[in-house]
Amino acid sequence: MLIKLPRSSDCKSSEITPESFYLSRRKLLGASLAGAALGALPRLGAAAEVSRYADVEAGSAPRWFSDKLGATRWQAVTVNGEAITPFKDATHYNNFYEFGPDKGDPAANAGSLKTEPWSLVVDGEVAKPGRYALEDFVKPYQLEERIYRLRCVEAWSMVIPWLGFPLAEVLKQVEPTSKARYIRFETLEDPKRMPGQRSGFALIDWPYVEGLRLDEAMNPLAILAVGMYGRELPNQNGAPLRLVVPWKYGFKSIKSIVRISLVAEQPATTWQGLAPDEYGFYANVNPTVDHPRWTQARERRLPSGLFSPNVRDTLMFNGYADEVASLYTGLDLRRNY
Ligand SMILES: Nc1nc2c(c(=O)[nH]1)N[C@H]1C(S)=C(S)[C@@H](COP(=O)(O)O)O[C@H]1N2
Ligand SMILES: [Mo]
Repeated sequence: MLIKLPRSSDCKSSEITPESFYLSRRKLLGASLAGAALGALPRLGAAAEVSRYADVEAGSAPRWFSDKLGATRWQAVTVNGEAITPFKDATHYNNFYEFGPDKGDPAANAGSLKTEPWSLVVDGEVAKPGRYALEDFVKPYQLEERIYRLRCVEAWSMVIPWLGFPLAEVLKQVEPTSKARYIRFETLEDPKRMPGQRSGFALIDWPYVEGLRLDEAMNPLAILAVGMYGRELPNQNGAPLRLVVPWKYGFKSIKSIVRISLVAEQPATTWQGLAPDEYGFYANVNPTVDHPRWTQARERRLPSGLFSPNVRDTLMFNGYADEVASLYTGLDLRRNY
């Protein structure tokens, strides 16, 4: 599937969202991580594959990942005429509050995350619940490269080449029961290795939780990612397994998943619970529904700097309307933001 897009021209720099606006999202979370001891080193590469992308820092891929990479379908989905965000930006400008509130904190601190071994539970309204070692969980699936836009609710965006497989294929395997109407995801809870989960940062009720309606989860664009830029996921991007839902604001794309549950009721999710007037359950990218404190009509496409802010118009459903708009017929998107 090739997703074609009109090129949207850049806007004036006066129209950009000042960072100070969304920094208040951080204030909402309380104090910064005052002096937390963050001794861990970033995970730097031993030997690794040669990446298809420039300037990609080598990782140390687990065996199961290297084994799967050979059969990957490259560029199964792409965007036309939009540059892929440099690896450096995609891995050093992150939101992963478990590792701290600042954009550089995940890169600095996520080295402490231990991703091997990793186990994952699938439970709730499914005919085939289970607890899996990650390598067993991913075994049935062929990796595909999906080059997607990622649009954060804070009005910045990137283009990232993910490696993953459709969530719909997982659902086929585990067989949701007739009672399953939503899917709920949970991130690892490990205050020892996740400094953001310790003291002074108490507003988030850990673990981080996200969810989708079952029909959204079945949409072919929704994937579980295990890699990006031709390599395994760096810790700060949600290793070893994360969700990617490209038509929704970035906070829906939950990282470092340990539990997937099929449920009957709409799950209580992290950002909606924190500030329900600002962050909804749906969180579909929508340039016509502003955040109470800033416009969602435009975004800064990274890399973005003072002299080239690289601002562009935000597209309905982040440019994926043809694929997903039909999921929302009859739903008032102004109320269900
Ligand atoms: N567990 C967890 N998942 C998370 C977050 C988080 O803080 N914790 N931040 C979200 C937000 S706000 C965004 S924009 C994306 C950022 O993904 P990236 O850092 O890989 O670009 O991750 C999302 N997933
Ligand atoms: Mo975000």
